Amino acid sequence: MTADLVPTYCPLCVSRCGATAEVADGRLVTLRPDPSHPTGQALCLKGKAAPQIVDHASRLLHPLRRTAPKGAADPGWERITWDEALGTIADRLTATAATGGPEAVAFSSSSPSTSAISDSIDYVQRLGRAFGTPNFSNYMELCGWGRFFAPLYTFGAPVPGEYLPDLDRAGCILYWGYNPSVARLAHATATAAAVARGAKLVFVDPRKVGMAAKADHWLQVRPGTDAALALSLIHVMIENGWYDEDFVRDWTNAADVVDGTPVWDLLRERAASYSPSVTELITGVAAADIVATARSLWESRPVAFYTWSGLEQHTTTTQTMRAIDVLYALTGSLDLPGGNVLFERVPTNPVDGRDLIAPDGPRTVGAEERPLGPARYGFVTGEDLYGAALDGRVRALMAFGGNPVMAHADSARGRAALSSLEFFAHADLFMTPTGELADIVLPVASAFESEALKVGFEYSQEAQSLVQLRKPLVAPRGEARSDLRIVFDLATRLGLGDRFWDGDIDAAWAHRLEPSGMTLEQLRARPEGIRVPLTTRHRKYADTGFRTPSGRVELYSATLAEHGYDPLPAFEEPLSPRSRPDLAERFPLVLSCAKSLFFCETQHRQVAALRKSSPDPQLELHPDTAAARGIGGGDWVSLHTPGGSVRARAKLNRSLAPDVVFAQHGWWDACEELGLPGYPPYGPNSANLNLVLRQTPSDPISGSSPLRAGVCDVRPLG
Ligand SMILES: Nc1nc2c(c(=O)[nH]1)N[C@H]1C(S)=C(S)[C@@H](COP(=O)(O)OP(=O)(O)OC[C@H]3O[C@@H](n4cnc5c(=O)[nH]c(N)nc54)[C@H](O)[C@@H]3O)O[C@H]1N2
Ligand SMILES: Nc1nc2c(c(=O)[nH]1)N[C@H]1C(S)=C(S)[C@@H](COP(=O)(O)OP(=O)(O)OC[C@H]3O[C@@H](n4cnc5c(=O)[nH]c(N)nc54)[C@H](O)[C@@H]3O)O[C@H]1N2
Ligand code: SF4
Ligand SMILES: [Mo]
Repeated sequence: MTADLVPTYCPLCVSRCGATAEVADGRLVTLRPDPSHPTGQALCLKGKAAPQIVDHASRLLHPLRRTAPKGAADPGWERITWDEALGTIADRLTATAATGGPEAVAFSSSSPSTSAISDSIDYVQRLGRAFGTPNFSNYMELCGWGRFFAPLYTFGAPVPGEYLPDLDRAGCILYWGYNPSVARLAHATATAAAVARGAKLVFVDPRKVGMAAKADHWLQVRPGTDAALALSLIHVMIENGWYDEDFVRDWTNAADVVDGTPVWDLLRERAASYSPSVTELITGVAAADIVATARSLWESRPVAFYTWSGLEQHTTTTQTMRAIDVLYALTGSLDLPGGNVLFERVPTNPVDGRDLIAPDGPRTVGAEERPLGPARYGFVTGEDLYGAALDGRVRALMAFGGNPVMAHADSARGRAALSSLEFFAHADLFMTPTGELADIVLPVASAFESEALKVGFEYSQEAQSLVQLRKPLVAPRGEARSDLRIVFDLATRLGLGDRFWDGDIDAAWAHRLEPSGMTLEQLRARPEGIRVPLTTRHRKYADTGFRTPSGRVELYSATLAEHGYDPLPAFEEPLSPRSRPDLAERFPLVLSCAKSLFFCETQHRQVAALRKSSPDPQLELHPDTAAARGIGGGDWVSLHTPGGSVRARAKLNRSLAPDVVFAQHGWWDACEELGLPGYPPYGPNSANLNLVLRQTPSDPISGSSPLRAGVCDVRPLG
């Protein structure tokens, strides 16, 4: 047996780690890190388990059609041909559009941060836009709003979503509600190197996880109170003169006058309500730590920062991001070496079909309720998708991956919404609680069975300069087809072939690459990728200004004011025992959650190599909190929220605050190889956290759901 070594990258999550694949006899044997790749320093267990994912016994291998009515215990799946599957989908989507307009059809996908849909998401969006619908749903409000769109109201640019932390040169790294040691290995390895060379690290997290133990400042914030903490840091920085006066004067709207008062004074006054001692009582972070952190941010700048789920999934996400973005503006680090930098990109043609949207066409669902939210940019929130399905504004859905009934809060509402659609087609690698509700299920080839074009690997200028055409490593199993193949074939059947290069994926890639001067032949000959020499330009705003209405960084946002929102960064107590004393007796604990190191979101519980490291749904709580309830480590417990109860296994964690509990979402699948059970998505024995979380009250600006600050109690299961 001779093994081939193929340069590749793991596309299973946002990290996209550079790798070498070993392939023998048509099988993927293993993936190893490829340190010559800019993201190839390490692979996590999920990447190493890639062969088990590809070869898993429960992969979907054929297109399926439901024969039993929705709600039946068994959908009565019947195998059909691709021809019939694609023909039916095209007919049904066309029929819905004929009576309800194209906007009655929605397209959706998994988040590109948790799956290889990143290979094809531009073309999925293009398909929706070519079809004429403004409705696309992919968890933007839970996964991307805080990093990409909320910052537009401060910077006019996605900071830190696109202006990425320049870790190699940072003086100080600020991670806020972000744990790259679990979530993004390539950031974790670069951060470890930065800390080793002396960069300071500020880590804001209710848990002592990841690099918290190595941090110069670990701020153990109470879940959902981050805006108060940010405002307090702003206060300390302003009062001590620890801010970049030139940047504030020249590049923010500090000097603008609103109702007779300069913006700077308004901000100062707002921040002054959050003195360190007051803020200690709100957030649990010691006043002295707040002052010391503000000093470090100032004295060790440039500051590079990143934030993610810890701040995304709240009723207060947009204002919290406003507060942190304003704080970041005070450091003056934006687009400086070692700050958050928009690295140069390899020039390409856009292919996501933005140019195909009719300007006077129908508006995205949610645009009326939240005109400044994701709908403004073409994204439908989970709450709005379900609402529109239930009231008939959306009547058909074509989904490329995603497991919304498990991944969005209020799973029962999700089931009702998806079941009420007149037509639902779902493309996935595995059957899931969401796929169970579809009329047609399409088997998708795994990323390791598919070719994909990736332009830029983010992290650094070096990484952004790399273009790689990932080779298919093995043949697709069964009749599975890549998402791209499905999108292009469906487009052709929908009569949209002229927008899809007549179904020719190579032609689409060639079009995308045209401005780069690179060809597919060159890339196919160099599977390790081709590096384009690019030089970072800094302080680009000095040439162009900021893309805000005022052309400057908006400490005060007139746009928010016009829509009735607070124009200054604001803190509001989230759903908690403090804000709801009426609930405090029954639900005295604060509930948040975090990703698992071993699985992506609701996936991978069926993979033995991963499940053996984390066999059961886990609930972290302080030993004293557990003892007071007669709970020991490893005991099965029930987690109670106002939405119901689910089960999990207690894990004692002395570094948590005694009134804070952390749960995990995504538990449903069994692992037959290890004899470990699955759990029903709904009902009494469920372990599905999102069954007992709610989508409301959502963030009034973005519609994000409160997944990370709620109230609960924990009891022994008996
Ligand atoms: N292993 C693994 N990697 C993944 C994923 C996965 O499921 N597993 N998912 C991918 C996806 S889709 C995403 S979005 C990213 C997310 O990446 P991260 O944002 O890093 O994900 P988490 O670890 O869930 O959340 C980060 C931290 O937020 C903290 N946190 C919780 N509540 C609060 C709060 O109120 N305030 C603050 N300041 N912090 C809080 C948690 O303790 C956690 O340590 O990871 C991606 N990578
Ligand atoms: N309570 C709670 N809920 C959360 C979160 C949380 O932290 N706490 N995190 C939220 C976040 S940040 C996100 S991004 C969402 C994630 O929600 P989803 O995007 O739904 O992510 P997954 O649960 O990973 O499910 C991905 C689905 O897509 C399939 N899939 C994987 N790869 C591919 C592919 O290449 N093509 C296709 N067609 N399908 C594929 C998988 O088999 C799986 O069924 O969950 C959100 N929900
Ligand atoms: S962190 Fe793990 S799953 Fe994510 S890309 Fe890297 S190896 Fe793959
Ligand atoms: Mo995400």
